[in-house]
Amino acid sequence: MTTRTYRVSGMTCGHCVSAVTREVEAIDGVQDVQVELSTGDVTVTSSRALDDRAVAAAVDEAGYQLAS
Ligand SMILES: [Cu+2]
Repeated sequence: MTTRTYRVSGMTCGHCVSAVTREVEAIDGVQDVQVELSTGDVTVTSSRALDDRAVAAAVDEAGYQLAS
């Protein structure tokens, strides 16, 4: 298991949290997604290391962006 925390900008409410959670959960190998709305931290637990580009694409699909 691998856990990594990403910072996502632009989330403002529970709807944003569920949109990001849903998209990131759909990435192959992802086991768990925890979003902290106040900070934008998205902690992803996966069975193997994720391609950061896949995470960025999922966040983008949800309508938000990874903070650089
Ligand atoms: Cu929202």
